Amino acid sequence: MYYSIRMRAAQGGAHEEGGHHISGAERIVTKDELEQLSADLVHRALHHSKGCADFIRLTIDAIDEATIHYVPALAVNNTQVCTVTEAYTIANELLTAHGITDRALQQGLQLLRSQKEAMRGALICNALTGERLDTLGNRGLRVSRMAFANESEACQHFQEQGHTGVHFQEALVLATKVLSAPQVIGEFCISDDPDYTIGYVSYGHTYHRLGPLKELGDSRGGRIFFVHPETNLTELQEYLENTTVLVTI
Ligand code: PML
Ligand code: MG
Repeated sequence: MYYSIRMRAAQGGAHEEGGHHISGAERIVTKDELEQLSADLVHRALHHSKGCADFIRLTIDAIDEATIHYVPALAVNNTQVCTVTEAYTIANELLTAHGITDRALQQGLQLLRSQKEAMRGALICNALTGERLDTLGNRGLRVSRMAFANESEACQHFQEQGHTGVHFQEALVLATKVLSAPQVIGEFCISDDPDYTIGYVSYGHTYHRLGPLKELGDSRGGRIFFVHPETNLTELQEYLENTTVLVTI
């Protein structure tokens, strides 16, 4: 039996009451792992670089194994440069070579930067025009119900390629699920953690780590999913939020 466990934490009250987002994470685990992981996620909410949460919501529910989709992990690439400007130039080259227009990228980034409060979820933008397609406001679309099929094996595999850390591991799982949706062409992600300057772009079958995408101490981040202009948003949202995906290596 598998369980989905999700944590979201905020400061100044619950997210829906205007609290400031501190942290969110999730896993899919067996019954034996559930207690320890619950404690780990609470610890994370209480000891985060963005502050100590005063609202923590843990949600746990069992998953029907017959409904699980298995998706192979994206291939990982890595480019670290000296300046934020250089990293943006590379992000632009990669995404525009893979079906996202420069106009869409600029518009998406402009939308992301103009949000008053860090978004918990992602902006959905038209890959040709950059127009925002979702109507989810500051919440954005929150991808959920995903994990590595075998976490220790996957972490070992990527560690051997030089890729470590919980930011990387969680982001690779999320990006793999996102790109497995046929409507999605690519993604741009900047971490919202002030002490984490590496982000990524993903496209095709690749997760491309890039840094620095911002200066240290900056907690403005977020995600943009670039989609086909004809995307059925209800279907996309249903898949990304509710279908369980286990990522294999
Ligand atoms: C986040 O903070 O949620 C995004 C993390 C991006 C990780 C990038 C990487 O290290 O590969
Ligand atoms: Mg974060």
